[in-house]
Amino acid sequence: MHPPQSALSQSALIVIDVQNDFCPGGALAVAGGDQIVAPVNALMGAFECVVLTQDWHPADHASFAANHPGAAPFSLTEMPYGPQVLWPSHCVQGTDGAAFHPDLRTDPAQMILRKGTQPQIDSYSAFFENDHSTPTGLEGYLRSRGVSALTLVGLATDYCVAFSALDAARLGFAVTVRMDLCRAIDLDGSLEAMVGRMTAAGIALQG
Ligand code: VGL
Ligand code: ZN
Repeated sequence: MHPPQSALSQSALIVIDVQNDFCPGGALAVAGGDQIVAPVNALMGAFECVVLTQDWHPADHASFAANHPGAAPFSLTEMPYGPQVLWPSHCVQGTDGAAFHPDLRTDPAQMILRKGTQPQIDSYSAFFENDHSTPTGLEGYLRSRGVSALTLVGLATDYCVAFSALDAARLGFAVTVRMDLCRAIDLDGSLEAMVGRMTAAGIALQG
C-alpha cells in the first residue's frame, strides 16, 4: 500500500509531553512549561497530522531515583544502554501528573503515543527507547501516513524534544523544532549541548 498522492509530503506536528508533571507544580516541573500550551493549541490547525506524546511510566520505573536506594534525584547512574539521569518520580501511569495539561487541546490529535512504559528502560525519544534501537512504532505510523516533515514542540527542550528531533533527523524526516514553543530542564549545560547536537544534525531551530 502506498499513501495516496494527495497525502505525500504531509507535515506533522509532534507535541511532546505537555503533561502536568512537567508544568509548574508538577513532580519534574519545567520552568514556564505551561506558557507553551495556548500557542501550541493555536498551531494545531496548521497541520494535517497532529501527534501527542505522553511520558507514561510504571511506578517501579528504573529512571526514578526513588527506585535506587540512596540515590539523589538528578544524579547519574549507568544502565545497560548507557548513562541515565535518575529523575524524581514523574508521569506515573494513570496519575494526575501523567495527564495532559488541562488546557491542552487533545481533540485535534489523531494519535497519542505513550512511551517509557517498560520498567527497565527509559524513553526520551518518541521514536526509540533509550537503547536507541527499540522502536515505539511512531516512524511507521508517520511514514504510512505519507508524512515527511515534522515540527516538534513541547517539554522538555533538552530531553524528550531533543532526543525525538535527533532520531527523526536520523530517520530522514525534515525536522523543525519551534524553540519558542519548548521549555528546558537545563541540567548541567544540557540545553546548550543538545542545541549543538540538533544544529549539527541539520535540524532547523526556529523561534
Ligand atoms: C522527560 C526527563 C524524564 C521529558 C521525560 O519529557 O523531557 N525528561 N522523562
Ligand atoms: Zn520520564
